[in-house]
Amino acid sequence: MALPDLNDVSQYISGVSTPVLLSIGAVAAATTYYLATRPKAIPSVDDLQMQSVEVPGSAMARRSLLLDGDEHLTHIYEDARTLYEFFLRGLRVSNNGPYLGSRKPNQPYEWMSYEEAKERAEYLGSAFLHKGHSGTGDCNIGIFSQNRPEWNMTELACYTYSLVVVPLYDTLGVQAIEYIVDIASLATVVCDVEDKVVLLLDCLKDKKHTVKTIVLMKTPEASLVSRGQQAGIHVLSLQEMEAIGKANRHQPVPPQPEDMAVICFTSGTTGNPKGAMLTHGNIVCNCSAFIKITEVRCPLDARDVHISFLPLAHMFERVVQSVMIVQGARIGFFQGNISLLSEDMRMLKPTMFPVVPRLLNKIYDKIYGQANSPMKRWLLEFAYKRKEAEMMKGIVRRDSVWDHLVFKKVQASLGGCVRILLTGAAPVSPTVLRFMRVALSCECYEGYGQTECTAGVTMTTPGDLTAGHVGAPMPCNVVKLVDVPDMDYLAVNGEGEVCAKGHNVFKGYLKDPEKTKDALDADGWVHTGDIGKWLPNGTLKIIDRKKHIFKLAQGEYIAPEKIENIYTRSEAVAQVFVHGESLQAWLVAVVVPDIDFLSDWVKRTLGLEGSYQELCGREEVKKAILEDLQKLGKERGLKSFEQVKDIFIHTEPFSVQNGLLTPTLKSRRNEMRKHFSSQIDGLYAGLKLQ
Ligand SMILES: *[C@@H]1O[C@H](CO)[C@@H](O)[C@H](O)[C@H]1NC(C)=O
Ligand SMILES: *[C@@H]1O[C@H](CO)[C@@H](O)[C@H](O)[C@H]1NC(C)=O
Ligand SMILES: *[C@@H]1O[C@H](CO)[C@@H](O)[C@H](O)[C@H]1NC(C)=O
Ligand SMILES: CC(=O)N[C@H]1CO[C@H](CO)[C@@H](O)[C@@H]1O
Repeated sequence: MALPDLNDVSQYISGVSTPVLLSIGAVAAATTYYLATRPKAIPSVDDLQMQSVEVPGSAMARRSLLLDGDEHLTHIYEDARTLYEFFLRGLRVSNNGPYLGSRKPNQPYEWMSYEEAKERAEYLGSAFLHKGHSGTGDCNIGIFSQNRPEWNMTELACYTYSLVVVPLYDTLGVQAIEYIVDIASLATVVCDVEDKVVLLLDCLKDKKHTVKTIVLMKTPEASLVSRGQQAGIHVLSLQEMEAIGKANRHQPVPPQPEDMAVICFTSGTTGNPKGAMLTHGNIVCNCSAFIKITEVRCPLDARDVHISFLPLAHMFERVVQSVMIVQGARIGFFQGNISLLSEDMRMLKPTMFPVVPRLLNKIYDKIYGQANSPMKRWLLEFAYKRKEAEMMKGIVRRDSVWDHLVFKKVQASLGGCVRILLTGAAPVSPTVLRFMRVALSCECYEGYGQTECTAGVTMTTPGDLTAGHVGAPMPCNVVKLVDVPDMDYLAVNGEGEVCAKGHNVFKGYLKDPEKTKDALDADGWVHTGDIGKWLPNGTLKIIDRKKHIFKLAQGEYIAPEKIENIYTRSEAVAQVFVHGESLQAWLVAVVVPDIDFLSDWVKRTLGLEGSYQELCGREEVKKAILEDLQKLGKERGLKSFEQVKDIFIHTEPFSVQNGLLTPTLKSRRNEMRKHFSSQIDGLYAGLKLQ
């Protein structure tokens, strides 16, 4: 499983501690105490009223104010211009400190030092050379594994000898993996478990292929080795591989900034996956921009600790890790079971917590779910308001009376030491982000970007405590908005498709000039497909998506994701797919009720009880959910044609496994449409009769 099932996690993240019998008097006393003891504010770093400036003569493109001129940032440390040099710098500044950590169930973390990782990576890399790899890019190295220290060691081995890494993840599906092995000319694949070796061997059976070696992170069964032999593939353990390298040691062959580092495959909603080619320079400039942005208010150093659980196959996690490494910090891996994440975090006490919005939503819902009496709810709201007011004055701390009374438990469930929370990959609700800032009292940044720009395009400016935008352009690139006349978005109005240009922009898709031309124009701008709007203070707000737009019969444009984002705030609902078509005047939706919250909700609203399946089958439950969605939609300003007219209740969640979500958890809208076509037809037929 490459992508953790974040649904499970909420059970294991604790909510707030709310002393049940806390009296109003105690709250009053607490308020007095707090007013008497609160500290002075630290001034914020930037003038937040203007966070980006227009670049002269550039069609209204904007750049970060952190740059001195119009040159984009390429790097920040002279001695760290490739990922290999990042590692060497980490080794030096940490004075050979602990580097990669992992733990067995109920055990403390065990650490591999920077020096030890370097040595093992040199063995492994020497073995790659011995097996015929070279830095020419025509035979590459695949990594097919969950996050764990060996992942990084393999990557480091590649960088030490200028070899190119191609991450694989199993939610891509067998077909896509077959395709990638072939198009990326993989000659060696490093796997964490035997299942993945079997999957690969099945893919390659009876076919012409380039794979010569499969390395398993433990000792392979004899049967697997002989199956490999039949296919002309040497299957061996990582340990054996390191021994080969030790006996055939090569000097490192360090890469240059312009050399390719990784080919990152992203699955689109249709067709074959696309392999975004990223150089060392691409990744280094993204990381350097992050460091530049955070160095004043929240500098990182060798004492920092990162919890690694988001898939390494995605650039978001990799970039954050690289930022840690160049500072000589530690990286602790989760045990591989997302249900145990909170336990791992309590043990590790990470300071850096990269997350996706779905996980934040779950934590938020959990906390509110636990404040289940009027008294607890009142206390939570009161404490939140007090702390928020303090925070807006620039005071960030975890030792106020509200922390002791209310927020300590949730902080502790994340280890109690988080300094930076970074969310990316999808838009986060402003309410949730604001709440996290207050509850965790840490720097909470939202990043916006995509693989084609090495993850980062814009990011929250430290000190900006407002939500509802994605911050200012990162110093590694400039951002412009381009007219989308169909949708009435015009650059002169400060609205349009978000385009980015800078050293973080990728070199194109591997062997796919067609798709490269779609994404990257002749002048080097990446076209993201997202619609943005400049706010008066120079921050960017993502307001729409170019692709997933359709017209209803009466000619109104619909952006279904915007509507889904609103509807999924309903307590009763876990997932929503909104559908419409140009021949119909109304929208309909497929709704998956939330298995954790539905029964409570139904009991409260309708006074009914029953199992999840029973409740989902009842007409009055469906009606109540539909009404709740329409009410939410109205509250959040949906126009009447943007509201669904009827829904179908479905009990099996949309998932990567059943093909309805992409590995980054976005809806595969075409698949959804096909999958639910009969239900959708049924809904429209029903509406005609009304
Ligand atoms: C692993 O090490 C390299 C140094 O080669 C570092 O730049 C990178 O960010 C690390 N990546 C992961 C996946 O831990
Ligand atoms: C993950 O941990 C949970 C809770 O301890 C357990 O119930 C579950 O079986 C574990 N899953 C796997 C895949 O080991
Ligand atoms: C930036 O502008 C937006 C929209 O006007 C506003 O919501 C936000 O609070 C502003 N941010 C700051 C830091 O002033
Ligand atoms: C320069 C920079 O750090 N930009 C992006 C790089 O990656 C992080 C993590 O993926 C993003 O959040 C940043 O916005």
